[in-house]
Amino acid sequence: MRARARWRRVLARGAVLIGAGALLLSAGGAGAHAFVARSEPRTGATIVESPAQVRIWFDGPIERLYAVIAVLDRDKRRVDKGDGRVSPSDDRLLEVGLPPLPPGRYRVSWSVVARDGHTREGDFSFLLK
Ligand SMILES: [Cu+2]
Repeated sequence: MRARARWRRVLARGAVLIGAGALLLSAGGAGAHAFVARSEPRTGATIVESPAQVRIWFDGPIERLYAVIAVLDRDKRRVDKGDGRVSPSDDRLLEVGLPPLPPGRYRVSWSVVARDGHTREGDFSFLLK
């Protein structure tokens, strides 16, 4: 009887330790954040044709509800179509439509929340000649 009680205590302690270990692993685990894998147009690109959209691919899934993307002109006026969203067919792709744009420098601002709950934001520009 006594031995069984001791076992139960040992098992309970083990479960706590395993739980703590799992927490540490998930908190420090790599690959849960969302980093930009690539974009179109690329960061700093000079392009000659007005792109139909801006697309940013992340290295992991991003939350649909919290993804934001905006394209601004030099005067910080918003030029995108306001339809920014995570692609319905690819939860790593953030995209927004653009109308035909006049030549100029444009800045893309984005903010996303990764599956681990971490917010990441960034911006880049491209030049349309
Ligand atoms: Cu993270």
